[in-house]
Amino acid sequence: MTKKEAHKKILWGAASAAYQVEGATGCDGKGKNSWDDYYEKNNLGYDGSFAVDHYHHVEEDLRLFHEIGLQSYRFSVSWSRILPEGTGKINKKGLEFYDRIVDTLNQYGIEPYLTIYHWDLPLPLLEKGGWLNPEIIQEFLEYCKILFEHFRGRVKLWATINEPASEVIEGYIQGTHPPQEKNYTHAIQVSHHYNLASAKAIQLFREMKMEGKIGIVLNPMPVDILEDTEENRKARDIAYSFLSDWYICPALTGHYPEEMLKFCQETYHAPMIQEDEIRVMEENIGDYLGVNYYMRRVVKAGNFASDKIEDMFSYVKVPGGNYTKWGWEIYPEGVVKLLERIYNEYGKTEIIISENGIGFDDQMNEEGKFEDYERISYLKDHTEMIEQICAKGMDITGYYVWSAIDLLSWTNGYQKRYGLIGVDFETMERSVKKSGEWYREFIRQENGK
Ligand code: GCO
Repeated sequence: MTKKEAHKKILWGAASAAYQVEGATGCDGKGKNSWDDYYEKNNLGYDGSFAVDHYHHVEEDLRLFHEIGLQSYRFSVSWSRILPEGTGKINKKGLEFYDRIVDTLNQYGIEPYLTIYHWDLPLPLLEKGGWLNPEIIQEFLEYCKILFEHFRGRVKLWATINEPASEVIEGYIQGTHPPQEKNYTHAIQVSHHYNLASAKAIQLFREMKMEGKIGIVLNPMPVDILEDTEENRKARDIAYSFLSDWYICPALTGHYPEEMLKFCQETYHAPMIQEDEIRVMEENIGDYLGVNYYMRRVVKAGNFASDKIEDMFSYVKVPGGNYTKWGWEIYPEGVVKLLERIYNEYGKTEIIISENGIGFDDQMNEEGKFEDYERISYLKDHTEMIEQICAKGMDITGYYVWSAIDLLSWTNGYQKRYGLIGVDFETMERSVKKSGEWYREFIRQENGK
């Protein structure tokens, strides 16, 4: 296959997540979830009750996605819209909302890519222990089964769980996402429940003979050091294992990386793994691996004697490095390094770049237009890397810009914009940004249309 042909196999799309776009939190029978609760408890000055009101602008938004030429749209379903109590009674109105999305996308010829779980957990489930309570796995499967049955044949691209690492680290170690804990034992146990739940969802997908592909979406990061010393190398290896390989390894083999597993079990007595769970994970590897790529990490040695993994390394700012206002390094080469490492360690595997994009505070000009040239240059540089990856023979089948439309950043509110489509947060008016126009042209060229 030539480089061009390999590149053509890619579906060029864009992504979002239910809670970050939909709003309409109390509408049409939707139940409360973990994030509603989080914003009620933490007075951040924003919450998800409006987001960008996609719930009430869905036709317009999908039309705009068509207008900018997306070949695929990745979105997530809100569990508490479908099952307001988390389990049990189905809310038909919730399913109808996603019917509109799926059917309209199919009419436009835009491939729907459905993420089952993107962080918003029904509150009744959180109240009984959330992802720490092993019962969550059965509850998650009940929810998956409803979606599989309902969207059979209409949705062919599925993601089980989005970025478990973010939820584990921010939710259970740093305390910045719900349920705001700082507890390594819980964190590591929760990471196992996520991995197991994903594997069991994949198993169910296959048992139900669903048409299409399913996999987990991770946010692995390559990790570098500036000064090559033994201590720094050790810190780098710990950081990579903790941030990235702890999730990649089970997704691709069903096992945990050995050293990290040993350390966690000795230090945190977690994860507790029941007999048979590893076999289920081994037997249910996804059809592809979803990779959300935003940045690399650069670290130096920390305190190796600490019992907290995050103390063993510390983050370093690269002199002369290119950073966003939120301190995220712009480093396109990182995606090549990361995927090469995954290929070297685990062999050939199908990859979907399920998110890639840049958050910054782009401003509307006087005509209400977003001239986001920085985003265009970010996307140019990263899609160029995707070309390089394909040329190296790696199997990339999708690339999704984060995000399709401006949305609510979980902990940066409305300050940080990501969209190809801009939203005036006062009026909720939409407009295609310069980057949206650029992407349309890029996709057209890629496909020789
Ligand atoms: C933010 C985050 C998100 C994530 C996404 C992960 O600012 O809220 O960057 O937008 O990228 O939810 O899947």
